[in-house]
Amino acid sequence: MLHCINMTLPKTHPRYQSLCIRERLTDGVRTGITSQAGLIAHGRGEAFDYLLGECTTESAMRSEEAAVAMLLAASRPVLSVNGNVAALVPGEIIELGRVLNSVIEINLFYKTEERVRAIADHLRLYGASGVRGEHPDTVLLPLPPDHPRSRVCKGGIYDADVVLVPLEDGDRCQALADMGKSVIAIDLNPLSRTAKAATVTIVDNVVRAIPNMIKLAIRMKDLDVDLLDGIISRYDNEETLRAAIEELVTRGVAEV
Ligand code: PTJ
Repeated sequence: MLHCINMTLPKTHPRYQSLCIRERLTDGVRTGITSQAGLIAHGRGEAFDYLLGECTTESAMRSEEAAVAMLLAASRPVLSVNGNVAALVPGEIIELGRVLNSVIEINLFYKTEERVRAIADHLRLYGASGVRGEHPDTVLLPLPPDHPRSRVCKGGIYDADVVLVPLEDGDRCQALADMGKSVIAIDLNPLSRTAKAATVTIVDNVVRAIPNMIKLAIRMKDLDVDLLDGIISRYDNEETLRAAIEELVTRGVAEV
């Protein structure tokens, strides 16, 4: 549950949580963390979340379990952070990185040095150390090398075997998959190119998905690698996306 920072809104307001999320993002834009396009991306996500009933569905829970199994079984797991993630779940993404023993890399679509620095400082305020992305030193091979969004870090995303990309753009998700990485996307839109290109797609709001993943990671971190592999091999992303669309439609129709 997120709480509002500045807004004097009673917690009993029926849209309290949703308004707090908006406040975090507008505050993120004000402090130079979130891009203006991040607000538009949020609006799209919010519409899907509304149809999903603003809760973690059964299929999302299955994806979250498979994602955690994959990150725990990985040799070089990396969590990618953008301006929306930094504004919404800064402490939680650091905590997930700590439990999973995973590298955190700031990787932006609308990249400017100022925003990367602002996000790195913001994450440090929440206790992060060793965050990558301030000095990206190589490029993702399948993307045009002249575009700033292609720049990533050696020892970070470039060398990762499993990458978590919350709210990612379709091209970059595809580029990571083309490089042979397992890609875990968090995207409320089950029809997006990102959702289709990822190895595991979590159709859930990042404000619920990351805390769920922390709990799962704590519970699963001592599991034998065979058990983790079993969870991963039983998971089918196409089937899970179909279930997510069904949940969305059923719930949306029930509301009419
Ligand atoms: O900070 P930057 O510069 O890296 O930019 C980040 C954004 C998100 C602006 C950028 O990656 C972008 O433009 O993303 P897209 O292509 O608009 O995709 C964002 C996807 O995330 C959409 O499919 C939304 O439905 C979904 N989404 C939005 N808010 C959430 C979400 N998914 C999960 N949780 C959310 N809170």
